[in-house]
Amino acid sequence: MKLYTYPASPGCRPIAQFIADHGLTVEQQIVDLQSGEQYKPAFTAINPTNQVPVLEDGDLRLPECSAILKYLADKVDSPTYPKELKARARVNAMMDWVNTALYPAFGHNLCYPQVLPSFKWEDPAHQSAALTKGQARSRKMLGVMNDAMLGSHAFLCGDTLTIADYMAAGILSLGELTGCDFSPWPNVKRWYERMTAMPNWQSVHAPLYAWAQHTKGPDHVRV
Ligand SMILES: N[C@@H](CCC(=O)N[C@@H](CS)C(=O)NCC(=O)O)C(=O)O
Repeated sequence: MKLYTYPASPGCRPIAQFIADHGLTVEQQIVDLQSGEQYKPAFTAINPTNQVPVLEDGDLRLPECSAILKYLADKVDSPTYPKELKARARVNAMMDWVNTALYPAFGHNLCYPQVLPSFKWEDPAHQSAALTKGQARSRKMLGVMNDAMLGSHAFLCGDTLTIADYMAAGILSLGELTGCDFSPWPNVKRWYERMTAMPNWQSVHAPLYAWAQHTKGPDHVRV
C-alpha cells in the first residue's frame, strides 16, 4: 500500500498514527503542499481535488481521511472500528461530525486563518469577524464534546479507542499552532492528554510540533 501524505496535515497524521499503532507496512510519499506539488499534473492525475491524503492499495485509489481510516481498520480487522452495527454507526456519526462540524469551525475558521496565508482574510475587519465566529462556534463544539460526547467516558464513542478518536485528535491538535488550552472543557482536556500519551503520538505528530515552533505567539485568538 502507498499513502500520499503531507506529514503536518491534520487529515494525514491520524492515518500515520493508525499505521504506526497497527504496525502496517505502507509506503508514504510526501506531496509538498508548501511548494504547490498537489496542483502539478502528476498529483492532479492521482487526486483531481488536489488534496492529501490518498491511499493506494492495488487498483484502489482512495481519498478522504475518514474513508481511508475505515478501509485500513477493516483491512486489518482493527477493534478501533467495531463490526457490531450500532457501535459502528456511532463511530461513523462521530467521524462525520468531526469532518463537517469540528474541522470547519476549529480548523478552517479559527486556527488556519491565523497560521496559513491562503486562509487569511485580506481585510483585517473580515479576519477579525471570521475569527470571532470561529471562536464562538469552536467553543460550542468543545462544549458538546465535553458534556455529551465524552462525559465520563475515556473516548468519544465509549470506553474503547476508535478511529473517531484518531480523527478528532488530529483536528484538535491544530490548537498547538495557536497555543489553545482546553482547560475550560476538562473532559476534552483529559481525553486530549490521553491521546497525546499514546506511544506513537510524539513521533507521528512531530511535524506539527515543529510547525508550531514557528506559529506560536501571544496574539492569537484561541478557544
Ligand atoms: N475532505 C478531505 C480534506 C483533505 C484536506 O483538506 N487536505 C489538505 C491538507 S489537510 C490539502 O491537501 N490541502 C491542499 C490544498 O487544498 O491545496 C479529507 O478529509 O481527507
